[in-house]
Amino acid sequence: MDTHLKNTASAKRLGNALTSALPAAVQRPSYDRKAVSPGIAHIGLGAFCRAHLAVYTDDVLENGAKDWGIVGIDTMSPAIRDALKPQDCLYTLLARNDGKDTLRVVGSMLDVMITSDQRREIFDLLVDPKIRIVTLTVTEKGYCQDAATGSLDEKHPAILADLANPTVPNSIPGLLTEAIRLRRQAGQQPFTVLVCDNLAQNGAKVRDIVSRFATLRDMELGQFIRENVSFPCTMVDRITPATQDADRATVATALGAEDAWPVVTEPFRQWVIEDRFPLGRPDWEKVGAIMVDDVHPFEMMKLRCLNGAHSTLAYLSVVAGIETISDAMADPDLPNIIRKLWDKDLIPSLPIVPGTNVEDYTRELETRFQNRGVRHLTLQISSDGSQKLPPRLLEAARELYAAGKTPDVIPLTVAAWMRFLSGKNEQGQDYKIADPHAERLATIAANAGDDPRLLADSLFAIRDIFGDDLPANEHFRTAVVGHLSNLMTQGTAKTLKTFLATD
Ligand code: CS2
Repeated sequence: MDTHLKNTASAKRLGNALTSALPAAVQRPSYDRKAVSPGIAHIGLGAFCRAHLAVYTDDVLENGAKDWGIVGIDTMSPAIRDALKPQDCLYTLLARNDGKDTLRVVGSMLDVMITSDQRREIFDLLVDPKIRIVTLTVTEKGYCQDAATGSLDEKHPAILADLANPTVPNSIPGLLTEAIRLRRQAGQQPFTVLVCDNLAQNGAKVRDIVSRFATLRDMELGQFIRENVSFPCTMVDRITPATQDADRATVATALGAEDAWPVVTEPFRQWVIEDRFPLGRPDWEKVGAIMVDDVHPFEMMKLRCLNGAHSTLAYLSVVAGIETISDAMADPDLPNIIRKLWDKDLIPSLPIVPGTNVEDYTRELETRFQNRGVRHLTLQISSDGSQKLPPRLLEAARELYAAGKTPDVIPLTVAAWMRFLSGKNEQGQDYKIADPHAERLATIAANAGDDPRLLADSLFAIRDIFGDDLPANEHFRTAVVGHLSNLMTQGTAKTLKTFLATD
């Protein structure tokens, strides 16, 4: 049964047969989907990829390409397959901008497969020479990395399981390694691996992770991957919250038909890609993507300024009981906190970003964050802090110290994350902490009670978040403990006011 459909069973359902009957304002594929063959296998079917790379690719298909359709693969649950297959893998993208909505039915996803019961079919697909690119959006934790160093976490349970049973992998490094091995065995050139997650140097990092996993499995295979598989780096950007039931209802009304899993997003989108695709690629640059030799400056700007500000707003807001990013931007102090974060800590940490004024970029971020049409929950962004803080903010703090400067707001964000781990906001309401280390973090928070120093010390001891250097840095440690103590005793509002008043 399809649990995502809330309205009557007799309602019309989105699908190929219905596209011509959709209201005129709804954009839909004008190309013949049946004439399109797959060229991309995409792993990780959260909302983001369906608002981003699938849309760029839909635009390429609109321009006449025929061999760059996408087959989606999900490793988590059959829910997305159950939602999309009955509607011919079509879905609606609702782009919202403070009351101005545009709707588009996206046609680039041709099929959806799930690893739990279609492993064989998935490997057949990945070996097929038609598939020339494997794209990924599996979130930071999906790569089984040690977050502080970005290298493979060799003790990760999923990695140990896949090393013990490498032909039936469940982890992303295990899956990619086995697919590349099978492809090589079949005499096919390796596909390009395009990582579309928010990691610093995402392609290079995932190449190191996958080739390390492969080396542990078979030295020669590891070397083959390192030398022969292209992992271009990318910067991806589009704010895309998880779909809510209210969004399904809005879309159903606008379409006059049910869509079990639409995606809501902002109008803005950006994609910067290193142009290293040995087996070719769609003409993404003709539909707005920027192809470059070096993504690094763009990626640092986005990861730090957008995602770092998001995390800062998220931890402070969850603790303060503020539900969405646009509500946080209406707070008297939070916008000034991220302005200070950008001006004092992040902009000075960035290299020159070609063709971009970073100051203007942060002004645009303020407008994007204020968009009330996109209900981006602060609790959603607060997830996986152990994975997100290192690339978004801790790396910048390290660089500032190395340059003889001191971070100003980053220690406050870290303190807010530590306070957040209590699982209770300032109104006394409980919330859930989603993190691969959730259990360990909750135990530490419970044991530390209301002792800020003990809490900070116990969390600083987690090396795969903080490394060895930051906990040993007296300035960093003292600043974090000071903010944490204020947050715990005075609350967020007073802490922020005092912090902003002292310059
Ligand atoms: C957010 C990102 O959830 C989060 O951690 O910071 O998903 C953010 O919305 C995207 O990276 C925007 O491109």
